[in-house]
Amino acid sequence: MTVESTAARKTTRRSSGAKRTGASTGAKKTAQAKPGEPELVQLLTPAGERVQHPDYDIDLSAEELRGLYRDMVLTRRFDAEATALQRQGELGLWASLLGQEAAQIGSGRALRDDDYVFPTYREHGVAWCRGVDPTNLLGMFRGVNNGGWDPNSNNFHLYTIVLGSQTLHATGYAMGVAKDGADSAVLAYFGDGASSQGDVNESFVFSAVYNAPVVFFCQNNQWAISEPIEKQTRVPLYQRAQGFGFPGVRVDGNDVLACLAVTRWALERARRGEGPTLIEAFTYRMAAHTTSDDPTRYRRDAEREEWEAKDPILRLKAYLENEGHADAAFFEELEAESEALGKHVREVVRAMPVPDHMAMFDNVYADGHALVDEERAEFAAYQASFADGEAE
Ligand SMILES: Cc1ncc(C[n+]2csc(CCOP(=O)(O)OP(=O)(O)O)c2C)c(N)n1
Ligand SMILES: [Mg+2]
Repeated sequence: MTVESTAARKTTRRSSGAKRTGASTGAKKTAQAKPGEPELVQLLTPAGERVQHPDYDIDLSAEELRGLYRDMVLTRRFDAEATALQRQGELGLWASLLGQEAAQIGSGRALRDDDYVFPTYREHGVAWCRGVDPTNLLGMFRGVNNGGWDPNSNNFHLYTIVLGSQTLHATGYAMGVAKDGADSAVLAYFGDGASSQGDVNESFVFSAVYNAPVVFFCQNNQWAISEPIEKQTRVPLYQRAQGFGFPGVRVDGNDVLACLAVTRWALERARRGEGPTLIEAFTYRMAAHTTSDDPTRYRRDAEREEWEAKDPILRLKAYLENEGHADAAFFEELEAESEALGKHVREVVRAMPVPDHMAMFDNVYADGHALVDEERAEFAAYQASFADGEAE
């Protein structure tokens, strides 16, 4: 990641809104999806062959490629450990990102440190790229904190479960960035299901009209719990951007190189004052929606198997091996690092202290609120009604 010096950034002031070229609605190449055959930007095929794209190419060193692979492997390992921890009763819930590693690592590694991210509840790979301690992600899922990290330490907002609301926050934040004359960009994540929310569509309107430096990254993982993508839209999602007046691009969401290239391009556009972009990362949710969900009730095994053949990690592994960019020692070391990460996460989670239950009322409002005070008193009385003074 390249980070310009603050001094250099400050001299790069945004052009005024009037001068910005936000009216342009075309991506570099206008992709028109054919029925049943969506056109998407791809740089690495499922078999791990490198292919060229006329508009969105990228040139990475062997070290950078290994770095992307490492990110994806460790993220998957962390995610598997979290799922296991939930199954053993150590977490209340977990939302797995299995299958979406390339979409998250590719887009996450396109960011500069001064950019700001607004995630949903599934962006564990992006959190990893931002340097958020993975064990912090688990506190909320264990129910021992209300978020787990300071958003401003890593420019990574707290996980947001109210679908789509973070796209409005991202748009407002991006408008503020523009007013400050900074050239940072904002990356807002959401899902295919959330694309139907009013909040997402309102944020498209605002960001387009105010030419906000925001990139909307939709991980179309084909499902919104049990609702398939066909119930969300009659057109490929990326094409919706055109109606709002900004470019939309569909990228192979299981291709980390393509996700990195397209997100970099969109973030640079935002920095230049050219306004928002919608990226639709076409991917697949390999796991259940959350650990509370049973996808065998509503989708076919064959569908999952089809997507297994497009696994984002296996395709980069094949490429690294075929090109001689990584040797056996690299893969062995990474395996050991993955195991160590899993062990570390497990130990930290199990040692997390049980918080004072009353603390949940403390940060609802900065200055307190009569209704919260009332609820606090009611809850204290409820706790006191138990023989040992506290409910389990
Ligand atoms: C406003 C709102 N409505 C409903 C829900 C319940 N809910 C949680 S996740 C989810 C599905 C979201 O699907 P999608 O946006 O595709 O994201 P994914 O979970 O697939 O990553 C729903 C309906 C919610 N959290 N917020
Ligand atoms: Mg979805």
